[in-house]
Parts: sequence; C-alpha cells; structure tokens
Amino acid sequence: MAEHESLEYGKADFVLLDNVSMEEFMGNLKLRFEKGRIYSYIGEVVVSVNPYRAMNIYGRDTIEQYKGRELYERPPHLFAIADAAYKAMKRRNKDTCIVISGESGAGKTEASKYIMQYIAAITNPNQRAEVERVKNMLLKSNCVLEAFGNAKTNRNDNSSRFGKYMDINFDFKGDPIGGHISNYLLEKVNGTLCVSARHQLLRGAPDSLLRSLHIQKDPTAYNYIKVGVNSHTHTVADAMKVIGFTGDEVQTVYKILATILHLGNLTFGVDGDVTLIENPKLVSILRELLSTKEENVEKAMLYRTVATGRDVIEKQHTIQEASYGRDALAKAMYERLFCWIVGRINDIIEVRNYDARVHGKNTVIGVLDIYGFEIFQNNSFEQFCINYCNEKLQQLFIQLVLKQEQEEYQREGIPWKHIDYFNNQIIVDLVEQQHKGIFSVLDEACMNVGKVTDEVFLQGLNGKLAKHAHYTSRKLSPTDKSLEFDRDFRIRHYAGDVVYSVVGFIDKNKDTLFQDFKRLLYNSANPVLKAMWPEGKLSITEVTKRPLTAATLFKNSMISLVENLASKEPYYVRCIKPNDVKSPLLFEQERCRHQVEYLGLLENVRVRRAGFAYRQTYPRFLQRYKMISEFTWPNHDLPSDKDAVKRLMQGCGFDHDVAYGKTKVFIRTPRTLFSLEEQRAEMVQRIVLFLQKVWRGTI
Ligand code: AOV
Ligand code: MG
Repeated sequence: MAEHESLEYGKADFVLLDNVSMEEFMGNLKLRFEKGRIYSYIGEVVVSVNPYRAMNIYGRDTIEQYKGRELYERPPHLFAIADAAYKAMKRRNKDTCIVISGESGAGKTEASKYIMQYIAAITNPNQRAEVERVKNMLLKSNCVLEAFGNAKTNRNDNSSRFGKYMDINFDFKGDPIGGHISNYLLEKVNGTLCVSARHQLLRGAPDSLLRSLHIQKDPTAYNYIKVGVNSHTHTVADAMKVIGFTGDEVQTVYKILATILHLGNLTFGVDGDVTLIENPKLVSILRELLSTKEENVEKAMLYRTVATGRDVIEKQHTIQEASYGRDALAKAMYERLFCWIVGRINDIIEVRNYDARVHGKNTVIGVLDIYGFEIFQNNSFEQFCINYCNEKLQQLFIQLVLKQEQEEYQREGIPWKHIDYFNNQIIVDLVEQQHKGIFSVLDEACMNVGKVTDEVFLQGLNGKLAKHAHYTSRKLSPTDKSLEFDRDFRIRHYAGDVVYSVVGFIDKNKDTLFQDFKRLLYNSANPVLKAMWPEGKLSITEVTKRPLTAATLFKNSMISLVENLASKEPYYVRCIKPNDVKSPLLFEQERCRHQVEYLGLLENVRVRRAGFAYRQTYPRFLQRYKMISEFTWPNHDLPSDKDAVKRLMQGCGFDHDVAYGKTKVFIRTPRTLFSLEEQRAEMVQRIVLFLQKVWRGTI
C-alpha cells in the first residue's frame, strides 16, 4: 500500500478493495480521478487516467521523491514504475521493458515521454559528457518523430500514426549510452498524416526557403492539406540539426515535403487518346525539387514500363491510373522519408562506446508506445492493423501477468490456483493464423492472377470464416443494422466491435508503387534522395520477385515485437481515457467501465489477490512493522529476518493469513495489512508522544 496518502483519495492499490466488484473498482477509480489522483496500482501495474490538464507532478522535486524508492513507498506514479524497471535492470542485470497500452487518446505517448524524462533525470550523476549527449539525442529524437509521425484525428489531437518501440542501452554504471528505435506501420492516409509534418516543417520555414520550394503560405492552395502554413519557430528543423542531420539532409526533407504538397495539386486530362498533365508548370517545379530531368518526371507520371515476355513497352496511364499513381507516390515518399529519418536517428543514437559493448554489461530498457485501439466512422486496413496490434499486446499482457505471478509463487515455493481470464487468443488467431486467418485470405486474394478486387477478398473471408464467433459480414448477417454496406465486415475485438470496410484492402496490402517512380527517384542527382530509393536501381526486367505484402510485413514485425517484449522483464502502464471530449472534469462512467472491462483490470486484481494481496521482502517488512512487536522492536535476536517476521505475525494472530516464501512474506487478505498499518500508526503515535514528552522534559 502506498504511503503518504490518506483514504480520502480512495485506495491507491486496487488490490486493497474490500470487494473486487466492478462497482467498487469504478467507485475507487472515479474518486481518485476527481481528487486529482490520476495514477493507481494493481500490484505492480500502473493504472493511469488521462487528466486532460497540466498536472504539477512531473517536476524535479517529484523526481527526487521517487528516485531509488520502492514502489510502495510513495503514492502511485509513472516514475515509480520507471524506477522499478531501472532498478531491476541495474541491480539484477536484467533487460526490462515498459509496455504502455490503452485506446487512442488515453495518454500513452505522454506517459512514454514522462518515463523517458525520468530516466534521463536520474542517470549520469557524474555528468559525463558522452552520456549527456546521448540523453539529449534520445529526448530530441522524440520530438522529430512526433513531428512526422503524429497527426490530429477525431480521437486525439496529437495521435501517434506509427508504433514506436525504443530501446535504451545502459552501461555497467547504469548510464544511457545509446538507443535504438523500431517503428511500426505508419498510417499514410492522404490528408491526415501528411498534415502534421508538413505543417510543422513549413510553418517553421523562413519565407526565403518557402520561395525556393515554390510553396505559398495560403492554406487553401494545396489539395492535400487545408491547414494554414504560417511562420513560426522552427523547432523540428532545429531539433534535426541538433541531433546531427546535415544541412543537405534537412534541405532534402524540406524538398520532399514540398514535393508531396505539389503532387497533390497535379491534375491530369486527355487530348484525344493522349493523357496529359494539366499544369505543366508544376512539372518543372517537381523536377527542380527532385533534382531530376523534366521529361523524366512527366514520363513517370504518364507512363509505366511493363515487361511482356521479352519485350519492354511503355504503357500510357489512363487519367485514373495517373491519379492513382500520383497519390501512391506521395504516400510512398512520405513513408520512405519517415523510415529514413528513423534510420538516421538510429545511426546517430546507436551505442558508440564499443568498449562497453565488449567489456561491461550492456543492459536495456525498452519503452513501447504504440497506436491505441481505435474505431473511426470509416475503418480500413490501417485500423485493422492497429487493432490487431492491440490484440497482440493484450495477449502478451495476459500471458505475462499470469506467468509472472505464477513464477513468483513458484520461486517462493508457494502453492497457487489458476484464475480464468477472457483469453483473446481466438481473435489473434482469427487475424494471423496460417491459411484461415484474415491476413492469409487477404494475401491469397492479392495473389490471384485473375480478378483482384476487394470483393473477391470479402468473398474469401465469408467462405472461410462464416462460422467464426468473432467474425461476421453483411452477407452473413443481412439484418444486422451496424453493417450498413455490402462491403462491410465486423470483428468482435477484445475491446469492442469494429466494422471495417474492405474498400482499399487489396491496394494497401499490395502497396505497389510503379517501378517507374522508384527509378525516377533513384536517378535523382540529390544523393540523399537517391539513397532513399535503392530499389530504383533495378531495371524492369530485373524486378521479378514479388515483394512481401503489407499484411505479412506487419504480422512479422508484430510477432518479433512480442517475442522481444516477452524476453524482457515487463512493467505495465494501462491508460484509460475518461471521456471523449478531452475534458479534465468529466469521468464518463460507461466509457471508463468499458475500458476497465476490456483491459481485464478486474481479473488482474483477482489474480493478484487470489493468491496474495500483498508481498514484501522480509527485511523491508521488518523495517516498516517491527515496532508493533516486542520480539522485533527495536531489534530481533532470531536467526533470520524470516523467523522474526513469523514471530511477529504469530504474536498478532495473523499467522493463518500469511505464507512465508523464500525471500518474501505473502499476506492473503488486505484486512490483515490494514490491521498491521493501524497498529503501526498507533505505535508511531505513541512513540511520537513519548519523544515529545522527552523533549519537553516531562519525562
Ligand atoms: P495516446 O498516445 O494514448 O493516443 P496521448 O498521450 O497523445 O494519447 O494523449 C492525448 C492527449 O491527452 C495529450 O495530447 C494531452 O493533451 C492529454 N494528456 C495525456 N496524458 C496527460 C498527462 N499525464 N497530463 C496532462 N495531459 C495529458 V494514440 O497516439 O491516438 O493511441 O494513436
Ligand atoms: Mg500516442
């Protein structure tokens, strides 16, 4: 139980509830939220409710309060979990990870930033210059990635449109010496994602630069964005330079962003049977920005090279094909740019200190901040991937929380009985299983030689999954009102039902960009741009291998992410979004209850309590409670701390409620703990009174 908090703020640890019921859980969560206590525990899991207002709980003084403390010594806080992960890493030489989950807008990214800040603040007491440099890079890289990878959605004004897993490497002193970022599927829907970065970058650009990029400040001038482009501080460009991007690199980033804006305005028309570009002036701007030849730009926009047997021919696009190609190019350039930025940041922050790598131990703390479960008005392939990712993480939580608990009892030699969870493995399988899973059906549909359409994919799903309890579609449930259109299918996710539209699944999965564009960019005279498109080197006859589909790539990356996390000692932050209107005052009971339910928090409490509500190592336990027993106060003369704790418990009559592990004492019911606390408080009171008397000289 966390100290320094009176019960007027509710119970700091849900394990201490009198009854584990939804009503009590919600009552406690609400009370704490309303009292400004946004963090609580379930054992070692942090439950966080987004306060939607600035909280004065992240400053230097708060950091000092948590530094080096045990989890239960202070009120619940992210810093406590960060410290626990850090201590485990440092003391026990273990790789640890902090997994932050919760739906879109619940506060994951903010939490990940506070955790990083905390780790940065408590390390490097000797102010080693190299370590300071690394810390600075790690923090700054965040800002750059957010600028390019976050965007406003209707769920979150600063929504992560990419998944991020960041490893921080530490040397034997426990100081950060480097890091590595893995990024996962960036959502590259026109108009949403691009807005953020281009907005960020271009609003920071001086007028002269905008002129050289042929960019106007008028927000209505660009089809891809409708957001004002105005002059401001140029934080992102500055951050990039500080991290170590060269001037040429930053220039190229500007040029790519400008290219994407201009591409959005490119329109096509026909003259007889010839497709043409309606605004040729843009072509010359694109040529300039891409450092390539004007006729190459035009050709890549209007033709594609196809190999038919031995012959290579140039096939003219229709207007639709040309428009499709243009949008695909814009998205691909954006995605490639983002991956390239991540790659460059990794070059810069990788562990440089090779001595540490070879000689000293090099341990890792991983921080996972991924896109949360989301339901939009129209859900497509991206939402499907994002929600599948959340299923995977929920599965990991189920396994690890149970596994960890089980292992602890085993380690301590204490018998344990199993608790049932809703196991979402069935939904994970629905998506990723070989042959029958949705991804497999999708890949198969994409492989079709004949007609490859979204409808064919949907037919495949209906054929294979007709009987699946978590899948249905308009065809299978014609009277279901939530399935409005023929193209809709619905998945019953662990976090709720989501209706997806199959429109675009095939295209997004194949993720094909005409080879002509890749060649165009590879042949740029700008070496930075050229380096982003190495596959443009291949001529048309050399391109034979079918690239892996987006679904397969994503699935593989999720599987390896989960393997990686499972190999580390995990710490969990479970974020809850209190309302859908970003209000600091509103605790929407129903919305919160739903999240508590699907996050499995109640089961989490039960598992934690089924066994034992509270556990503590013998020395720590004595430190806190030794004053309540004559056998242990002020010191005991028993052979071990374990014996002393036994004697203390027997003396208080709690022996029946306690199990003695190898290194820890386990207390089954919270009541026992309360009682210990009360007795302690009473004793402390008496001791204080006694000391006051001594002090006043009345004794
Ligand atoms: P997310 O990462 O979980 O959503 P964020 O971390 O971006 O959500 O939080 C959304 C917004 O809530 C932030 O922009 C802040 O305004 C506010 N907020 C969150 N945590 C705090 C806090 N501790 N203190 C004050 N305000 C906070 V998504 O990325 O959409 O899944 O894909
Ligand atoms: Mg986020």
